[in-house]
Amino acid sequence: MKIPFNQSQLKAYFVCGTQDLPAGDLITTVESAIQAGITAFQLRDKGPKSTLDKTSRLAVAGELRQLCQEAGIPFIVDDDVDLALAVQADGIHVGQSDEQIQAVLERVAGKLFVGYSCSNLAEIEKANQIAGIAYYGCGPIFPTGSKADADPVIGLAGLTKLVEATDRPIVAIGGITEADLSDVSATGAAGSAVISMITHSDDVARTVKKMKEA
Ligand code: TZP
Ligand code: MG
Repeated sequence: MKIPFNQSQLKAYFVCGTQDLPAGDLITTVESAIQAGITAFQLRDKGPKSTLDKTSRLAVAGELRQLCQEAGIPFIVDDDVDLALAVQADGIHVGQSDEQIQAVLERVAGKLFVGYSCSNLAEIEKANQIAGIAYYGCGPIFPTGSKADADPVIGLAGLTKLVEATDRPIVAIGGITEADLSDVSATGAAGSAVISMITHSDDVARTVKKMKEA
């Protein structure tokens, strides 16, 4: 059973891959985050620091897909349509430099919902013309150590401008800490997508609770 997109799923959105966990196990980390109440999970496993090859990534994705399904939260795959389709994910997340958004929308129509990264007004205005995008991921809001090729920081003011430029729900990403959650929420963003806030948390239950209360 697929979990249909709902914007409340963007509230406490956890993004992770093996490259984000130099000493940790991805499955265990996602289990703890699910236990703590995350509202969505995105598998973003890529780059030279990933510890998975294609075959093991498929196996891990299948396990994570199952865990999310049991918890009733959407399982979203970053930037890998073949993997997302192979494990029957709920969603696919696409960046500006990934496979063309139009081609992705056509390939996954009726199967996966689509999230799209937009980091400036021009990108969001162009994306607004394209039918079928479920949500936008916008950022980085603050400097981040989790993405080497991140776009320039847009800040809370930049995020506010993007929220005002679209009727689609926006999840904010990049450098967000627990102390920023209420400011992010005040922009009108539907939620925050985070890596290190959860992977570096000393109390994942408290962190996720704060995300959901923001
Ligand atoms: N896209 C824009 S910033 C970012 C991604 C994947 C990294 C977010 O990680 P963190 O640790 O929450 O800053
Ligand atoms: Mg990407």
